[in-house]
Amino acid sequence: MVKKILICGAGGFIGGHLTSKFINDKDTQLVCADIKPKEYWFQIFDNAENYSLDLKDYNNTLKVTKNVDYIFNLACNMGGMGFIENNKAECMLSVLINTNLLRAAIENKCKKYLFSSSACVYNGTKQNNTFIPGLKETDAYPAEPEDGYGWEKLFSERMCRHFTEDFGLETRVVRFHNIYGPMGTFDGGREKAPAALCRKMINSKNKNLKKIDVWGDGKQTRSFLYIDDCIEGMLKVFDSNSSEVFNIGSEEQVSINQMINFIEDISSYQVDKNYQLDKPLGVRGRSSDNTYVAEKIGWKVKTSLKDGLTKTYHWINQQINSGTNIDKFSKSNFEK
Ligand code: NAD
Ligand code: GDC
Repeated sequence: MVKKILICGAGGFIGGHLTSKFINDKDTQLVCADIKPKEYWFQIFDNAENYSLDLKDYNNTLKVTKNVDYIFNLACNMGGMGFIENNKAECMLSVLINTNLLRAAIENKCKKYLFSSSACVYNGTKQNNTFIPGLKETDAYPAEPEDGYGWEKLFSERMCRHFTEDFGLETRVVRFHNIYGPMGTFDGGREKAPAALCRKMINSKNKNLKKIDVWGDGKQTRSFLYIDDCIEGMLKVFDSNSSEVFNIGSEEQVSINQMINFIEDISSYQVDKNYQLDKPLGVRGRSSDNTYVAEKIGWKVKTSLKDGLTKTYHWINQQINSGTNIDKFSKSNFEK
């Protein structure tokens, strides 16, 4: 029985990896949608139905959800702290994507819908120290999410819940913590710390410089989840029968300085750090508690940060040093 799957945000990092996961399934018909012109999609496949359109528009969501069984909503105007701290209204406009996709899912009688939420929903007061206890799903309340982006994600989580309760639409919600890996952006302003620091190390090594710029004092802590674990966790949640929210993150909490030490080992190159305290910092400490998702969904992280960073570093190094057309990964180039 062929199932028709829609991937929203397919031109992006996680959407591109999800598409490549499904593309060779003989019993899957793929529809891919993204606002970017197709030449800027990170991964694109001819044997999918590919649409370059704005999913904030209801008519576009009706069009791409027609006869679709399952929807993965990975579309959002977002990025690392450098982007979400400076584009709060733009990030909140992504609420139109989720809202219109949910409405279209009901109109077109789709079977199941997944929303990609974020650890940015977590209460900021619980993230004021380094090396905090991992955040449990319940730590999103009392609500005090990241300004702009975090509120959109928390609101959209609740919209999914109410579409299930009131309209009977099966929804699934995953709360991604910082996701990294190859085939994602590493420059141009939307990049997150792992890719940014790999890029800075590569550029310093290429120019024989002995210093890199680091946002903050380097003591702030995070956990970083490798893309393959992200995809596996998302699919396990999707295939489960629970419409609760689940963490899809890593419990390996490190400081930014520790992550830089890993990158120095990988690159066999040592640098000094120029700490920039005026740059976007986000929370002081964040990590995931995977107790509940392990118990209810049976998902566990397989890739260590060192192993994931090694793959990511070498991919970025190959992009930078091969001189191929890297614009699509290194510039937020599709903004009009
Ligand atoms: P990404 O920016 O690489 O991909 C998102 C895609 O959505 C982009 O290709 C963009 O062009 C597209 N898009 C944006 N607005 C659109 C619109 N109006 N219509 C159609 N397409 C639109 O980001 P990602 O890292 O792949 O993230 C995917 C999802 O996971 C997003 O919802 C994001 O908020 C969430 N998430 C990601 C992370 C992470 O660390 N990567 C962490 C938490 C949550
Ligand atoms: O950008 P980010 O990865 O997002 O930053 C992590 C930490 O790394 C921040 O304290 C930042 O100041 C520091 N940092 C140091 N140098 C650099 O060169 C750099 N670039 C970047 N980007 N950061 C640097 C993210 C959101 C995502 C998503 C995830 C969910 O916040 O940006 O949209 O929601 O959280 O976990 P981060 O982890 O603060």
